[in-house]
Parts: sequence; structure tokens; C-alpha cells
Amino acid sequence: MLSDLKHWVDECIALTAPSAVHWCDGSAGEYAGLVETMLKDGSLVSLDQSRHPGCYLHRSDPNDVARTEHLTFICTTDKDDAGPNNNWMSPAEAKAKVRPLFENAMRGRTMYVIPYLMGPAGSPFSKAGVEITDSAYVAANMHIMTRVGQIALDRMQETGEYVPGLHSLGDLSPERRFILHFPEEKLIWSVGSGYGGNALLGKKCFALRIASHMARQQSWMAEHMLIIGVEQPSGEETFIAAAFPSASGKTNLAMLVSTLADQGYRVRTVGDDIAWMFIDGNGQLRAINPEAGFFGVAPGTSLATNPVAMQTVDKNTIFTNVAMTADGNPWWEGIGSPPPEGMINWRGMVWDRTGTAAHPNSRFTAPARQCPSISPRWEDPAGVPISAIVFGSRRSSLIPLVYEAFNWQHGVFVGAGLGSETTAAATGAVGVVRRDPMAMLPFCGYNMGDYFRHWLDMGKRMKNPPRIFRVNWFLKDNSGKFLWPGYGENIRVFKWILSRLRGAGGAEETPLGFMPGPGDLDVSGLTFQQHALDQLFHVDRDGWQRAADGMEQFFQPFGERMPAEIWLEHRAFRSRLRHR
Ligand code: OXD
Ligand code: MN
Repeated sequence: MLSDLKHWVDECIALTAPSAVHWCDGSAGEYAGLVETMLKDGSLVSLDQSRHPGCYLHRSDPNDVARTEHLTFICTTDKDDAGPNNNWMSPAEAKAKVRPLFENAMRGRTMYVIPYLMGPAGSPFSKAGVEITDSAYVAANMHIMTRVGQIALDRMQETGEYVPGLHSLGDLSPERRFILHFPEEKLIWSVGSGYGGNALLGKKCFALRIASHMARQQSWMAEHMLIIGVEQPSGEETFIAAAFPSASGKTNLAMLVSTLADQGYRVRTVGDDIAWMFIDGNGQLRAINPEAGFFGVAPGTSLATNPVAMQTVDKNTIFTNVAMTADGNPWWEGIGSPPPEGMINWRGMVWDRTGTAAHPNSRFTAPARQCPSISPRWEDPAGVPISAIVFGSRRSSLIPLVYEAFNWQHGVFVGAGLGSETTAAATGAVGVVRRDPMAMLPFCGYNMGDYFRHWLDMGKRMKNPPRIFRVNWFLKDNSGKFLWPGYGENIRVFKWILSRLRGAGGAEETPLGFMPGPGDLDVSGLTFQQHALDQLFHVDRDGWQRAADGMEQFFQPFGERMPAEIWLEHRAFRSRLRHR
């Protein structure tokens, strides 16, 4: 296996012609060296080391600040295997088109060869990858986001398997930017971007797009989901996985500080972005977090909204595209303090108060192990047992605060019909509703019709499939104000979910699913007008018929690949809206 790796690396050297090659060992000394190199060449700025030890700021090229979905391709032999949900090129066409962009691309640069493991040490579910990159910034981020070095080489030896990924900054021009996935050979090529999801190949490219393809073949699931443990008064911990589109509060939810802590409800973090889930010998679904760090959205993160994240990013963190105060501290919109004089904006210029000081998709990369709410089980090699799956998204109207699907098949339909308002995490318009099934539209590495089939099949293989819920923290009233306080108060929704899992929680049957009836959701201590509560649980039948039209339009192009069960659920839903 390692000779195979050496062979691939040699090929990449011949193609890209780096001036030096560095094999990463994942050590602290190596990380310090990467930082030093970047401080010297100016690609990293040191922040106030007394206030933020080990923290640095990187400013990306202004054309390279978010995932670029229109330049992201799934390259399968048969176009139908990529499906209408993906951009497609044939593997031969893609390689012919993009190979020239790699030719001599690393001339004058150092090539970093990064063997990395996705998942905890010793877990049978963890998988190895190797990223080749000419970016020291990418190498340093991979140190935080994955487990780099011998641990990965050992895994490759054991399993004879790894996912190779070749990355080059190229010339950073969007005209010459491509993020290519070859699921049939489990290969990734990315050129022309240094931005997180495009360049840290372990994350979206491997752990979601390639892994989702592997998961279907091998009967497991790779999902865009956070994982939390919710402790209840008995002390028992229930693990929940939750899918939300990018920049919709996943990291906040994963680090929720419960306002019902005095009742014994608390949340612990297992992961904030990706869940790999497997069925164990007893038919129980279990999840691991394949990542070792958080690549979180900075704007809106404050001591009020996410104090745990604020503590997590106090040290050993790489900030990207945030603003910097005159005394060298990171700053972003929504940090909870007014912008001081003399601020440097995300582009490195004195901020004249036009536009935002931090980029709306500015990020922090921080080690998970230093997160105060990290679960003692976050690196459990056996994973954690998942009792509920939650689908959420950013919707200012229509979607009630919470409801529960009738059963697994109905829950798959609820996930398949998920729509969300777009955010700054990807380039393109912000705030437009688009269908984003299971929050996986940008990340499913194959035809989504087959993906829904895979979900349905997985449900049949489990003894007690997790119960499925839909939540929406983002409903607004007519004056544009949020109806639900969100953040730490979301624990109230989880309290109801836990009571449903125990068979104790009250609910009413509605055309959408089971919803808390009057008195079923604990809103004690919150000042709520009755009409606000009514709006949080309102079922707008006409609005939902229109949403069902939108789902139909989305499902139609999948043709024969769309499972009959999803259409059946769609018809049943329409009929419930008319009759019940
Ligand atoms: C992310 C994303 O970076 O979803 O996690 O875009
Ligand atoms: Mn994400």
C-alpha cells in the first residue's frame, strides 16, 4: 500500500514540479514550522499573543472566500450516476481539461504530502486519506481538522485503502478553478482555490462527497450532521444527529448552553458538521465525528450566542477573513462589542465603515479537544448510539418550530423535501429558498434519487431506526422579528424530543406530523404572547401545497431513480393537507 502511495506522490511530483517536498508527520514542531513559514511570507498575521495565544489571521484572495458549487463536479462514467443534483463531467474529459492546470503548478513552491485519518484512533469506522497541497495554510488547517501522520499511514497499511486528493492553489483565478471528484476511483482533484471546503480535502470532498458514495456501496451513511449528547435529569445521555445547511447555526447548536440546566438538561458536543453512521451488530445506528476540529462561521458568534465557541477560539486557532482591531485582536460583525477605531478589515485595509469589516463567511479553525463542551465520548472508537435525527434549516416562514415524522419512511420524505434560504457559505445569491434535501445538496457525491433509496434501505436494516424530527428556529413575524428566542432556549425543543423518545411526550397529529399540543412544550419562564406561540405551530395548508409543488419540481428530474416510496409519501402529504 505504501509503495502505491509513493507511486502516486511521484506522479504528482512529475506533474506539478514542486521545488521541495515535505512529508507531514502531524507533530507540534511541524505545525510551528508551518506557522513560521507563513508569518515570514505574510500569509499569516500574528494576533495579540497575550490575549489569544497561538492565534493567527489569514486573509484569502478576495475572489476565493466561499465554496464554489458551480465549479464543483462529480465525475462518473455514466452521467446519471452523478444525477441532476450535481455538475458532471466524464472522468476522461475532466482529467483532460484540468490536468494542464496542474502542470508545473507547484514550481517554486513546497509540496506538502499530508497523510490523515478521518475519525478517532482505533475506530473501525475511521478512514485514511492523503492530501497533496502547495499551501502551507491548508497543511496547517489539516493539522487542526484531521489526525495527521503515522496514525494515518498505519491505517492505510492495515486496510490497504486511502483516498488520494491532489490540491494546488494554481493562480487562484475562478476561471481556472475546479473541484473534481472521481467517486469510482475515490480520487479528488482541486485547483484554483485555497478556501476551506474547496481546499481542505478531508472535509466536504472526502468526508461527504466521496464518503457518501462509499457509504452507499458499503451500507453506512455519511451525512452533513452535527452530533450532540443531550443529558436529561436522570443523568442518562441521548445522542442526536442533526442536519442543517451551511451557516445555519450548526456550530451554535452543537455547543448549546442549556437554559434548562437547573432542571438537568445539558448538551455535550460530539461533532459540529459531519456524521459517519453505521449499523452495529444489534441493529443500532451509531455515529462518529470524522473531524478533529471545527471550521466554524465567525460572524454572529458572541458570548451571548455561543460562549462555548468563544472560549474554544481563545487559543490555538486560525482565523480566516475576520477583521482585526488596532491592538491585534480578531473582530467580526455580531461579536458583541462595537467596532473600535482603527480596525483593519478582512481585506487588510483600514476599515472605512462601508461594507462589513469581517467577510460574512469568515471562519475559525479550532481544535475540538479544547472545546469546553466536548463530550467525553467524542473519540469513542465504537461511536455513539443515535436515537433521533433532526432536520433543520433557515426558513423565515411556513415551517413550524418542531414536528415529528410519523415513521422512518415519512421522515425520509421530510428530509428529502427540506428547503432552506441560501447563505454566504457558498458563492451566489443569499436568502433565496432552494431545495436542500437532508442539507446534502452540495455534498451528495451521487444521484440523489439513489441517495433517498439508500436512506429507505438503511431504515429497514435497523432494529429501532432513530425517530425523525423537523425543526425551524428562524420563523419571523410580520415585522421581521424572530418568533423564537433560539440559541440556549432550543433545549426546550430537545426536552420535548426526549420526552417523545421515552414515549411520554404529548403531541397532536397534524398533516405535517406530530406537533406539541398546548402545554406540551416547556415555555415556562419565557415571555410569550399566545399569538406568537400559535404562529410557531401554525400549519399553513395553502403554503404547504405550494411547497409540495416545489418538491415535485425538484423530484421530477430524478425520473426512474426516484424511489416510489417518496412519491407515495408526497401524494399522502397532499391528501392530508386537503382532508385532515
Ligand atoms: C462548512 C459548509 O464549511 O457547510 O461546513 O460550508
Ligand atoms: Mn458544513
